[in-house]
Amino acid sequence: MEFLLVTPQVRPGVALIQLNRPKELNALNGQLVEEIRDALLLLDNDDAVRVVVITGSERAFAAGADIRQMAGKSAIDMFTDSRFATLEQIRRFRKPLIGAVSGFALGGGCELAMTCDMLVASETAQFGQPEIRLGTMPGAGGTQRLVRAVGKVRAMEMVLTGEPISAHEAHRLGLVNRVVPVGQYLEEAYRLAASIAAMSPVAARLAKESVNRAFETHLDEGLHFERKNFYLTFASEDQKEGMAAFLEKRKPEFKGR
Ligand code: CO8
Repeated sequence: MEFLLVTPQVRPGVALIQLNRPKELNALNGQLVEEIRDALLLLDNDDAVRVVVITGSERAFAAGADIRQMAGKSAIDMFTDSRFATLEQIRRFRKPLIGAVSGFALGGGCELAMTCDMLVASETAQFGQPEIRLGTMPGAGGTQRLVRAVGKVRAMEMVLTGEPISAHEAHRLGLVNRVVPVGQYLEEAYRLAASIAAMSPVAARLAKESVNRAFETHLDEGLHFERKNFYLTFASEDQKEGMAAFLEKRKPEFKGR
């Protein structure tokens, strides 16, 4: 992979994907987005990997879609741009995905961060949808996910002014799980990932699916979906092991079966 570094086991059961296009602040060109999709597909099918952390550099998680690549495009070029379908495949990653964000998370970079299930931010992180300053608007979920994450009026302000918000404000608004000093954001993301990797991967996958469903459906259907997944965990060895371990006062050993 040209623009990605992938480390399968940064902690037991935890893989790391690092965007590596530093000169362009990890601007998301078509190839980089495809490489992220390909890496996630491999990791999704690797039983030794239970949780994935995705990060950029200290200076930039990702400064948006590649403006150089987009500038002269027509509406139909954008309509047929495969990046949107590729992002859709990224969204369908089945295991817990944790974003470790430092520096710029702007435009498509902010949208990629919001595709993650949880976010750990460094104090230097900033989140924004500056597309309006380029005469366009968010196109990869920004107007939808931001509203759900921070509420309508803050989302509206970010999208209409292009002004980014700081890591602390993002935390206050519920966009990120935690903010730590810049020297610690990766370590903190690994710690969070490792704690989830110790759980049953079957239960984690079903739980992730169910939480995501809350965004996509009304309450009645969401509750029904959750209940079905809850029943399904009782078909797993992990559920038997987890409950037996509790009753026997020992640590469970989850096998993902
Ligand atoms: N695309 C291409 N190149 C970029 C981008 C970008 N988004 N961001 C930064 N770069 C390049 C710069 O051109 C510069 O290259 P060079 O050294 O060759 O001139 C290099 O990265 C370093 O950038 P700066 O010199 O500008 O660094 P500063 O520290 O002065 O500023 C900023 C950093 C504030 C991040 C600034 O670079 C900036 O404003 N970047 C653009 C941010 C932006 O507008 N992002 C939104 C893009 S549009 C978008 O994301 C729409 C998404 C639609 C769907 C996406 C599908 C994947």
